[in-house]
Parts: sequence; C-alpha cells; structure tokens
Amino acid sequence: MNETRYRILDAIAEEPVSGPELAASLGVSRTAVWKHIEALREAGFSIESDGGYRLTGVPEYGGPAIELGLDAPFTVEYHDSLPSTNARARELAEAGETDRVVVANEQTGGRGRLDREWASPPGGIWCSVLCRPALPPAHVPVLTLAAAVAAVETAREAGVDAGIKWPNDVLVPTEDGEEKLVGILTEMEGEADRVSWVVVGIGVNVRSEGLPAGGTGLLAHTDDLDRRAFVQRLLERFDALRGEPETVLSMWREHALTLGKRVRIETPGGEVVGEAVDVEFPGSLVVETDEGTRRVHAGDCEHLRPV
Ligand code: BT5
Repeated sequence: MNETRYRILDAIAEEPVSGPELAASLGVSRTAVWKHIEALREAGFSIESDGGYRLTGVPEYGGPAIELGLDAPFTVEYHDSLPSTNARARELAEAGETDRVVVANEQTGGRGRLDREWASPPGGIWCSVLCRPALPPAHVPVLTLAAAVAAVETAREAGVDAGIKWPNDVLVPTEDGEEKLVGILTEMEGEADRVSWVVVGIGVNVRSEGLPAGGTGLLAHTDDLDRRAFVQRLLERFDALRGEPETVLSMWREHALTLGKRVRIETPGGEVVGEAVDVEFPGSLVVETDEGTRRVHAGDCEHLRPV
C-alpha cells in the first residue's frame, strides 16, 4: 500500500483527526489527503468524516486489509481471480521485485508439483511469496519446510489440528487416514552458488466444496475463521522462520506426521520403503530401509500402515 495511505490509516485508527491536521503532519496538501481518503474508501475502508476523519471499518480481505497491521516487510498484491499466484509472482520476479506477496480469492490454473493441478475454488487462501534470500539453490528446500511450519502453526492457532507430511503437505489426521489442508509449491531461479529469486506458493483450503477426494478445508474443522488474520499470521510466521533454518528443522520435527511412520517414497531414482526417522538440513528425509539408511532429497511420500 502507498506509504502515505498507510500513515493516514495509522493516524485515524484511534481518534478523529481533521484534514488540515493530517495534511500538516504528513507534509502533503489538503487535497492530497482528501484524495487518499477517497481511495481508501474505494478500497473498502469505512472512514467517517464527522469532526475529523476516523477509521471505523477495515475490509474483510484484500491487499490493503492484509497489509494493514501486518508485522512483516511484504507488499501485498490482491486479485479476485488469477490463473496462478505463483505465475504472477514469477512475473514480478522477472520485473526485479522482491518481498512481494500475491494473493488471489480464486485461481483458474492453480498448479501443484510436477505440473499437477491444484484446485483453487473461490474463498480459499491462495498466496505466493516472492523473495531473494542469500542462499545457494541447494538450501532452498528449507524455505519449503519453513512454509509448512508456518502453515501448520497458523492452522493450529485457528483451532485446526494439523501436521506435516514430508516434504510439503499439511494434513489433518482423520479416523482412517489423513486429509490434505495445505499444499506448497516452491519455484526458483538462480546460479550454482546463489539464487536470484524464490517464489513460495502456499495454498490453504478454506471450504471443502470443489476439492478433489482427500482434500479438506479449514471450515470443516473450525467455525471461527478470519481469513485476513490467517494470511497475516502465515506471512509473519514465514518471515520470522525464513532466516532461521535451525528453528525450522526443530519445529518441523515437532509438527511432523511422517517421523516414526513407515513410508513409501517415489523418488526420481526409484522407490524407497522404510521407517522415516529424521529430517536433516536442508530438508532431506532420513529413512531406515532393509538395505540401510537412505537420505531422500525429493519425491512423493506415502504413509504406510505399520506392518
Ligand atoms: C502441492 O502439489 O501440494 C502444491 C500446491 C501448491 C498450491 C499453491 S496455491 C498458491 C500457489 N499458486 C499455484 O498455482 N500453486 C501454489 P502436489 O504435492 O503435487 O499435490 C497436488 C495433488 O494434490 C493433485 O494431484 C491432487 O491429487 C491434489 N489436490 C489438488 N488440489 C487440491 C486441493 N485444493 N486440496 C487438496 N488436494 C488437492
């Protein structure tokens, strides 16, 4: 959001402030103040003008609403509908941007890993964070783990008992298995020793309608969901974790559903079956198999029933 608009909202949040006072404290003209107030009203903010301007309501969702009160250094771009927030974030990356978040109410071409489809009906939480971390490409998987930890902690705070399946799924355990609540897709561009940009796409289901079998939404597990607050907490947690790989790994272990389970992993080099015993930097799963210990860097993981 425009810096002046942000400062106006801040100034009028608690008590009424007159136009001339705002103009003086912000160092802009009274006409400029009036134009900013009108733009904020158009963006959905309720601003009374009896005896000074006063903020009486914040829009339920959208870019300015998410940015207002967000304790993380991201600029938020909001769209009612987009093919894919990851695709839009990549465009911003190519235009040289950083620390941008793209949020959409609906995606018409949402993508999972390996170009799989990601169902993204209206009302869900579809967002992508663009950043330029000082990391070699080989360390980027830790950002995917950070996003999974951020998502699971935010879901738990919202009252939804979720856990992480290696490497990037957030699931809700059910009586006879698990249902997928969140999917994460990380994309990057870079050179051998340093990434140029990373886009971490996070999809959180809100309603269960329109999801494939095996998917579940937050509202199936809680009645009380504030989508704006959810996205804010998710971004704040991700921001706090992205520079702390040690914390990410220990929190990941704490929230993991995979550790201690028998797993089957389809890797590019073949199938690995055994007991998942640990996760190691930057995100490898350690599996005890009949042939010894294997470290798996990428693949699709299935939790098996104990033998
Ligand atoms: C993922 O892929 O789980 C990554 C999903 C990332 C989505 C976000 S939303 C914001 C950003 N913009 C994008 O375009 N993408 C990111 P993967 O592990 O490959 O899982 C995909 C599989 O999950 C599909 O083949 C389906 O079986 C299943 N699936 C599809 N949509 C689902 C949904 N909404 N909820 C649960 N499962 C789903």
